[in-house]
Amino acid sequence: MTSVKIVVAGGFGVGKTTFVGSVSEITPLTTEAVMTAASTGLDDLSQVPDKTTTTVAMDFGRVTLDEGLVLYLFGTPGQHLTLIALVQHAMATQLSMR
Ligand SMILES: Nc1nc2c(ncn2[C@@H]2O[C@H](COP(=O)(O)OP(=O)(O)OP(=O)(O)O)[C@@H](O)[C@H]2O)c(=O)[nH]1
Ligand SMILES: [Mg+2]
Repeated sequence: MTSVKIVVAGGFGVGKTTFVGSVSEITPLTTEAVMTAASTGLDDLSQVPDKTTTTVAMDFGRVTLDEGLVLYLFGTPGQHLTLIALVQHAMATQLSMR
């Protein structure tokens, strides 16, 4: 079995989680959390006024393309605060590995 991976990245609220969930053949793994006032002024809700949750870690889905090929989909967080936290964590991890 061969597997391929696609990372679905993009800005806040553009539809990453919706896309992964729409095409996945399995119930997608999601990590939605309710947004707080901490994102006020950072994340633009004007295009998605009814949005109340955001991805805090990742989305994950799977699509079997043929009997020998499976596609794994990974959705990233889009919220500025989450991206900043992930970059800080990645940098700290890299420094501690030196
Ligand atoms: N009109 C339209 N709306 C969509 C489409 N896909 C998603 N939406 C809506 O747009 C919003 C996007 O929400 P999410 O799928 O959570 O977006 P996201 O990019 O994962 O958001 P974050 O993880 O918070 O960055 C939801 O309200 C969806 O119902 C689309 O193709 N067309
Ligand atoms: Mg999302």
